Amino acid sequence: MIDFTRWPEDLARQYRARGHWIGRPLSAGVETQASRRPDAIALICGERHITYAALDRAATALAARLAGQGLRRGDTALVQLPNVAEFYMVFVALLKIGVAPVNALYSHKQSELSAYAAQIAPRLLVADRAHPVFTDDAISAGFPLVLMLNAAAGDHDLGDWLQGDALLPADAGPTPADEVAFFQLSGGSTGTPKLIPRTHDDYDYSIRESARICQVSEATRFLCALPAPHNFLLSSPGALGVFHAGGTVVMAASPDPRLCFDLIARHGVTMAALVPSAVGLWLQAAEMRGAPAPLDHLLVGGASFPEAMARQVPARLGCRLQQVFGMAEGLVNYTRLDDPDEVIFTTQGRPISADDEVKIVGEDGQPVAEGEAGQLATRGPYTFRGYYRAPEQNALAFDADGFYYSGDLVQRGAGGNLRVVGRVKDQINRGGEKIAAEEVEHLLMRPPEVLAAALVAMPDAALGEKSCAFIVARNPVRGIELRRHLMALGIADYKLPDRFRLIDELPLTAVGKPDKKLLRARMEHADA
Ligand code: J2J
Repeated sequence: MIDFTRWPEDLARQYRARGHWIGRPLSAGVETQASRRPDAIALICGERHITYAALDRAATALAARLAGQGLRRGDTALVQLPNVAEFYMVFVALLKIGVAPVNALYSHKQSELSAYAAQIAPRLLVADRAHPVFTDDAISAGFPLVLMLNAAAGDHDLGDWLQGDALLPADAGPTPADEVAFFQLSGGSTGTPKLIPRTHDDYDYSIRESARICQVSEATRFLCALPAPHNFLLSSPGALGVFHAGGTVVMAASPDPRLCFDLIARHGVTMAALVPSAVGLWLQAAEMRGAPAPLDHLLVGGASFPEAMARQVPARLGCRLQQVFGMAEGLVNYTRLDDPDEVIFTTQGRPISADDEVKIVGEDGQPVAEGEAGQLATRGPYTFRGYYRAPEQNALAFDADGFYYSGDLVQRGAGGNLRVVGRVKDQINRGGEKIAAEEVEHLLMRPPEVLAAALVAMPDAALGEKSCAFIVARNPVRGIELRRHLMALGIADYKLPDRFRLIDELPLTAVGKPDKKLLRARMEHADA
């Protein structure tokens, strides 16, 4: 089995005794619907309407083929697919035979994919031939088995592997529910992208409770318009919450309102999940085209959501608002649908579970007075206990009692509702897409002429934040050259600095780290 940091036995016992951990594999959500309501529509993807029976059949066919190739419990896979139905077919297939995937974002490129592969040594790659990284075989050549969407001649065609009625061999099956089911991606703040082991037990609990809190039902038609593998779209309540409740997921390639408003009208979408920057676009579009009927419920999370924008949602988009403050590492907070307006518009909600423990800690490491801002620290029945094979990072991110420090600054108000007021982690939140400053800085410093680099957030009206790279170079170097250099290394476009600034030297803090506070202030002055 895959090694990971487990919950202490006493807490695990408690989570089971309270009915949080029920020993069920994550694939059971789809399987249950497939036997209970086989003809109900699980997925709408382009012109395809896919029933629960068809989704489960495709997943089983693929699982059987992969088992036939010798893939078994404890193996791993790297998956990179766009927002298409096949993403869920592959995910459920892998769960059925206990192969734990990393589901990379479609925006990821060589740099991220190889960093993930190096950590999990996958036996299988599932990817899209139409993705720029896979126009040649430079990356895929390293994998024992490769399945391609949009296959070229000579590829194993994913579509073929999803066909058939083969049954699973008797010795194939999911990993035990308290073992790793898959790896979630960390937004990160360090040099290499970190992986978050999620067990069936813990993830299934967060999904079941999210579906209940968000009132997902068989009648729900949920629009998936952000990257499908993202924790928000997978589990808060996400597609897995919708499958759990027997509703329908409608796939969208992007949150562009021109595309999404049509999908909402055409397929009777009732629920959607967006980052704040996309809500801005939807509000603008609604001014021209009217509210996107019959949308009834909008979840918003992933980045700071200005109160003024939140207040516009019900009237202008014609739907209820639910704020979500979550993280791939675990803890998810929701405003509840029956909360007073004040809570819904001005807070990011409260935890899913009475067993989510949240401490708000001051600079002295002690809990702050009630109502004051401090660092969020949490542990609970679906918050992980350690990044995968990252002891040094874990020593920094957890305290001795197993509380995870998310790097967010929060305040707790009446009723236990949290408000996110800032951040201490070295991360840029670019419209919900997280950039670990150190990761980009390391890549920027590869060319010998770059002596130092510091990536900092700059305010942006549309995205909330963009990134600015401050560079100290031996010879004058142009931003465009550095940008080309990063592109050649193959990082996701959203990590490319939006602006480059050459400076003579980096200002340092008392402990000798780049003084990013000062850099941010300088930028604001320069812009003024
Ligand atoms: C401010 N910052 C927020 C919010 C997340 C549901 C929803 C979102 C995520 C997610 C998720 C925020 N206001 N409402 O996993 O299940 C910032 C915080 C947090 C980080 C986590 C889910 N909602 N954030 O965004 O792992 O800084 O998860 O620590 O991508 O996003 O990022 P990520």
